[in-house]
Amino acid sequence: PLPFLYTVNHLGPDHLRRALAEDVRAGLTSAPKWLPPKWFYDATGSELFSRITRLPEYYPARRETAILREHAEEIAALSGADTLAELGSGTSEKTGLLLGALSRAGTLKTYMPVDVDAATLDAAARRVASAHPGLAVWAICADFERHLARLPRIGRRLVAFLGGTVGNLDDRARASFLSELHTTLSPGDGLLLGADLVKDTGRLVAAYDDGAGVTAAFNRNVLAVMNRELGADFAPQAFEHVALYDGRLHRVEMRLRATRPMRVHFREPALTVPFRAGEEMRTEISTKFYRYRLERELQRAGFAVSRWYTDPAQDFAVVLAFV
Ligand code: AVJ
Repeated sequence: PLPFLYTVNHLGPDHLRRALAEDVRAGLTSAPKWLPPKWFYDATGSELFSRITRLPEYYPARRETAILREHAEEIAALSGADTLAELGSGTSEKTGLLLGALSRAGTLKTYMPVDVDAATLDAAARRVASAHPGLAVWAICADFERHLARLPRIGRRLVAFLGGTVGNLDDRARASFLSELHTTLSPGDGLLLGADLVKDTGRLVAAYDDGAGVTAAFNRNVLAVMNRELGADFAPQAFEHVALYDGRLHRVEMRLRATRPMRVHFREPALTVPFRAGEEMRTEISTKFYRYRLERELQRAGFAVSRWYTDPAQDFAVVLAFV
């Protein structure tokens, strides 16, 4: 029994399946084919991502954790927040550092994880609620690209958007996301944004193509999600994992490459999708940032950048900005 745990679900019972169906209809009938990365994160995908964060090649998670460990107290003091909202909270593994600092600062009252996957969200919310007796935990099941305006407006908020997930949005989606976020926040509210930085291409690609094949399994999991949710008949082993760095758009792309010609059938939406041998479907973009560009994007959305924290190697940045 966790008396301070509340759950708010902004996704109707069939919301995810319908939203996935729309994305499939749009993305798999375009040339080149693509899918938004949010569909990786069912229970299996969230678990695989959590394994990715422990891989030697995947530096972003370790760098971000080190940055937060070093600066959490200052972040807490500057923000003065009583509510920590976390977008795309997943397993809430890094949250403890911020919750600890805010609680030592004496301001913390509420944690509000926001995630599309109800099972992952519920497990994380329960874990945090039992680790922090007295903390009110509002688990918000929602899609942060659609339901930002529905974040409860309580207290002084610090919105954490960590892990570099902001890089999953392309330039346009990121600009509208940031200004929509700015609009829903109140003066004094803060944004804590984790962003991966431009660096040596070899390291960037290795982070998305690890030796143990965990990222490949994570990438292919989206095929299993479509099979289960939309009655599709993808043969996951007929697709190869591809990770590449586009230096012009400064982003990593993950793709799935069909190893033979095939036709994939979907029950719902009723759709047949042909693949040529070698044809690639883009499943994720992960944008890498330069400091001046990201700061400019934040300013254009209306934020005032307060701190730019980075690790000694300047691999990753955590930016604190205020409305
Ligand atoms: C959780 C979105 C930040 O883009 O680096 C990890 C997801 N994809 N390996 C990223 C991911 C492949 C990750 N984010």
